[in-house]
Amino acid sequence: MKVKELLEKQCGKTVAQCSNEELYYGLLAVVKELAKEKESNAGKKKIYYISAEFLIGKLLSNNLINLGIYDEVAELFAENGKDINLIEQVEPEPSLGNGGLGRLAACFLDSMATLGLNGDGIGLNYHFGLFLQKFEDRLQKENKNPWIEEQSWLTKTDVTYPVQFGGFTVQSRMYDLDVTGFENRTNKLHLFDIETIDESLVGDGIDFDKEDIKKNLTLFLYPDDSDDAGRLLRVYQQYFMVSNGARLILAEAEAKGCNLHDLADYATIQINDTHPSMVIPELIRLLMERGIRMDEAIEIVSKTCAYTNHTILAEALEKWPMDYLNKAVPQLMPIIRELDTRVKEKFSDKSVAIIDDENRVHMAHMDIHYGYSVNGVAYLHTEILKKNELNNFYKIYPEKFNNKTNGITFRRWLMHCNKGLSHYLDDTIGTSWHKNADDLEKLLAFKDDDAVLNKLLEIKNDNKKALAAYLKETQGLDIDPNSIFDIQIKRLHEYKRQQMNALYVIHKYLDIKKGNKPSTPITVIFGAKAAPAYIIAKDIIHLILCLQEVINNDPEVSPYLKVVMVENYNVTKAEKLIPACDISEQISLASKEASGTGNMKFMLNGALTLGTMDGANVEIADLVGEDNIYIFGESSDTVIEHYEKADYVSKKFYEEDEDIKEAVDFIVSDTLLKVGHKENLERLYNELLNKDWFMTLLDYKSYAAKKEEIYKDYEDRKTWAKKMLVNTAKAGFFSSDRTIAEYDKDIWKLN
Ligand code: 26V
Repeated sequence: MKVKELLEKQCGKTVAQCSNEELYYGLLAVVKELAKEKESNAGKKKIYYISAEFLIGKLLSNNLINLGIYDEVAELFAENGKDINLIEQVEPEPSLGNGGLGRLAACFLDSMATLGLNGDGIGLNYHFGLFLQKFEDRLQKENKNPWIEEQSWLTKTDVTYPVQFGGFTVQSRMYDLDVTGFENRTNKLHLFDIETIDESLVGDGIDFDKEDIKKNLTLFLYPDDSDDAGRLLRVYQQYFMVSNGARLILAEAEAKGCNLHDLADYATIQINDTHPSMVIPELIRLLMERGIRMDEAIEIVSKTCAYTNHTILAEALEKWPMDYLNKAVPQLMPIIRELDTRVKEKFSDKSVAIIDDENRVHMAHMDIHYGYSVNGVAYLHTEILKKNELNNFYKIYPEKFNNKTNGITFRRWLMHCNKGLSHYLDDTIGTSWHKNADDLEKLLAFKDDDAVLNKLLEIKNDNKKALAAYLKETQGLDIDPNSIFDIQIKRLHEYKRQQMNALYVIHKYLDIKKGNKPSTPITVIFGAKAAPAYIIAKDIIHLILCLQEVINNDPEVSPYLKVVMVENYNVTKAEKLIPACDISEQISLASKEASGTGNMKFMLNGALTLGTMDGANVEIADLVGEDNIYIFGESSDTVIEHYEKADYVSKKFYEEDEDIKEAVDFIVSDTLLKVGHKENLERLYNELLNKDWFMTLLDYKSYAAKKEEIYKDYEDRKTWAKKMLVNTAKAGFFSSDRTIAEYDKDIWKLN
């Protein structure tokens, strides 16, 4: 049956008679039916990607593209006076992740299904995704962010398990989401929930009773980490996720004839950061419950689990106090203690112990000792893990360490979000790049073709107009589509250095005031959420919102410079911002950004990177060559040395440079204090002057110089268009299909 008939049957009326809501819910049901036809359990061994986050974003269009019916549906709607874009708007966005780590997991599921791999995701069914960000009084306010509706992409299954915590038990329930592969099989994302969840614990904000685990366990993604109750809830969540996951894995393996001694032939578990690390002791416990001796249980699990590290930031590496674990999951403690004892018997080096002298359990250490693979997420990151952060482990287990440079799915991050460019590529180089991303290189043959270069500029301009219209509609902002769109969108964190970008905006503002007008107007766009308890991050948002107010309302400056802080930055907004970008800001302090994936999305869509030699920027630079990227700042080696010697003093940079002093002082100037809060602005000013842990002022001058260079280069549109072309053409390496093929070849070995 054609989609039209299926849809009209589902809705009980013709497409023309349906409202947008009816069409959305009708399509949702039809897509579920079509996805079901492609379900497969083929393959003896299965990869289970366990992750506390899957930032899947809206699913309708992605599923339509992957099922190969997007164009058919769009045409059908157009013929009946409907707009598919408006129908997409009906869908609430599931924000089940904080940022890159969760989005990566979603891209990986897409690629696993696209490559036809037997692989499912395992996670939690948070009722409220990452908070909804509102700006009030130029401050971030957090609101709850629901996404589950009566009819949704979730399918309730009959899989339930009793999960035991210290002192009480909860009953779980598994919900499934279809993961449609691009013209391939359908896999599953299994999200576990509790039967006794109580959404009424939450008001409009994001505060709730953190003690009542039976009612709150799966209410929120990453409850606020700032207090003990929140951290303890996170332990409960993590155990709940892995205990369900481990039982599902054992049940599925047994159903295929596994005798559990040979579990590693049936299952491989990728542990996405340390949030699912308790799967190791839990699986050991479950195997022992089924009669396997501890020695062998440890051996089986060690052949089954592989760990991915996503950060070197010490504060992000989980270390759970034993008190927490004793309270929440007492049944795991004897096993964790035994795992630690075995390590201590073998290695006297305290830095590789699982339980430290302060009775904290280092989750990553457990993963490395008792997993068979440890990978970083970009070349530089893996090198830093080997040479620095995890060097003591690397010396013990060199064979476990490997790199898997991150990737992104081109279905969502080009075919869906940038239809103009995607179709033009199809017309120019054919469609083989859909399946084989390296074929984007065919575009290089058109590097000197004026018609192609002009067309790339035209497509970019159309996307900029669309973004300008969207920002007008959603936030009432007026921006000029003919200005340079200079964009930094990512979580707000000091190491990502949005504050450095803001300092340059201040500099530019003051410079224009002095009469130095840029030839082409500049629009600097930010989008970022700050963790609710991360005070300085919120102060940086406040600064940017104050700059937006002052600059955009200054008639002398606003024709040349505008600042935009996009409210509630999420996947849906990223899909609108990325295709419209000219300059991609990837300005983290070298060594701190493990990979970045936004950098890849921008590059693919023809933006030029302004960045440090950090994370995957290093590989982007390698691929496009120095003429097609703008690199500045100190190297990771130098930065690491500064930390080792503790010799970075921000105040020196402030005192010795007029430009820096002028920009930093402006934060507490009368002009800003008129629109902002003294407390926030002064705190940020003092932080930059007296601490500046992520060395903003160290790189500021070279950043400012590169900005001038990139703005100047933008004047020569033809040369710029060539650089755009090279960036798109060379982005094939960053397809998550390539990343997943490498995981399979080196770690999972499914076939
Ligand atoms: C977590 C936390 C937790 C609380 C304290 C502050 C803090 C800071 C950073 C993090 C990051 C956790 C891990 C993570 O999200 N890593 C990101 O993973 C992406 C996918 O591999 C990668 O592209 C990003 O560079 C990396 O930051």
